[in-house]
Amino acid sequence: MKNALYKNQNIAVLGAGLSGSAAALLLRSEGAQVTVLDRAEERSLLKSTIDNLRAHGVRVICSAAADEDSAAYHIAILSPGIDPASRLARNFFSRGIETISEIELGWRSCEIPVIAVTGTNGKTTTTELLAQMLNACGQRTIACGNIGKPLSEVARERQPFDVLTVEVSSFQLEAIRTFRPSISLWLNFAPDHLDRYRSVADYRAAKLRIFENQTDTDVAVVNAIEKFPAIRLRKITFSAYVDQADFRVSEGAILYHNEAVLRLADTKLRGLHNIENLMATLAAGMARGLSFREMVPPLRAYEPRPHRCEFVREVSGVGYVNDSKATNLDAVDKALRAQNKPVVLIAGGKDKGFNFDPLRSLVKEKVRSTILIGEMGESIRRSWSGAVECEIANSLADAVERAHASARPGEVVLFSPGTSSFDMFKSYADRGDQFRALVQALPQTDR
Ligand code: UMA
Repeated sequence: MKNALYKNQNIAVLGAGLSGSAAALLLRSEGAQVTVLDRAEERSLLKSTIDNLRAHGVRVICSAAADEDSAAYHIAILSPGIDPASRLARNFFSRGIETISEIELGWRSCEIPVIAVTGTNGKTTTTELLAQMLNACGQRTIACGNIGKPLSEVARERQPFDVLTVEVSSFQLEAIRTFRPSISLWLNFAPDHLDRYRSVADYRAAKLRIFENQTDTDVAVVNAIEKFPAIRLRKITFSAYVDQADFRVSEGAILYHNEAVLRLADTKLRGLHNIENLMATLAAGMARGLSFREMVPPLRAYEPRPHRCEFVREVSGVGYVNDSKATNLDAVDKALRAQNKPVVLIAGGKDKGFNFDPLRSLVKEKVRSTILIGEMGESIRRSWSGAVECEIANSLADAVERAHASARPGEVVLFSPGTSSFDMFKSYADRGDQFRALVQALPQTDR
């Protein structure tokens, strides 16, 4: 760890979630005076988190008092879920207090090289694949960042890693200054988060900051179909869709130039999107000096995570698939294309500022009927009306019951919401767990 960068400084941390709490504890360990501010009522926050912060000498200010705080600070640390346009953040910008993101803070306190993984979809799978593969090949690493364990927590724990494998979101990249991964991975890009960004271009611009501080000794692993404004770095390209790439696919196998490296059928992953996740992982491993012979066995052994096209069970000849991690249209697109049976689709959730029109023709081709839930139910019905039969359910339990009543043997019930969960659930994982439990409880019936 670099020497106490913030000793005796007065620092504000915005947000008392995972990132804010990790940032505050890191700063305390470096001798800073720390205040955590959160717009929520104290009783709605995790008591154990708040108690732990106070036990470490952190001041915690909640609810309206947080938005109106007028104390002087050297710097403020922004949690990723806090929109820079929120009252809490604006109160700091308007006073000219320098504000950096939590990954920037974690980066400044670490002396370990970082591999950063971004993309609209596949970030978590790739981060996990890569971390598992590197560890199996003797390069000690941890999967952290947006995947769940904040970079600041890893920085504070000071474990002897060789490299850190960090999933980074556009929210985290918005307020970086010096964050410089030695290897960056850009998996793909599709519209998302339009409840936060004014335009798709703004969302893309935030993500592109991943390359901002890289130099010509660093590497960028990028999807070959993406067009980037001049990146001067060493690039390794991959694509499951075009042949002009360092890693490409032919007859179910990944090729590096003309060398066959890995057959998809030998792994537990399915779908073209997962081929690309594997290619990006191999490319990053190559940039870390690993051979294909070393990398392939752990990739074959990797078990996919729950909530990503997770097969739950078959009930009366109908397969049930939990794809709760699909929080944007691109993810639903990929889940639908991976199905080779007629689909009963359950979709819907929080209104994130986009409509479902772009999926209309694919839904018409792949889906026999849809059951819609959440804030976006009516809007999705309008987008798909005339293309497919749509009904509205008033809860996830109601949706699963309706799907059970209508799906025929040989069909698939796919739960791929296409938007986030926060209108009805705590998180996509909570939503997927509830779906799985409802499906597990369905009775087998003769049809
Ligand atoms: N808050 C305010 N004011 C606001 C908004 C929020 O005070 O205007 C407070 C809330 O009351 C809450 C706290 O901020 O107490 C929450 O902060 P946060 O939303 O940043 O949540 P964390 O718990 O710190 O989790 C964050 C990431 N969350 C988001 O980016 C929304 C987690 O990614 C990440 O795992 C974690 O840091 C550790 O790095 C989740 C996510 O949904 C999984 N990410 C998005 C995605 O993957 O699409 C980007």
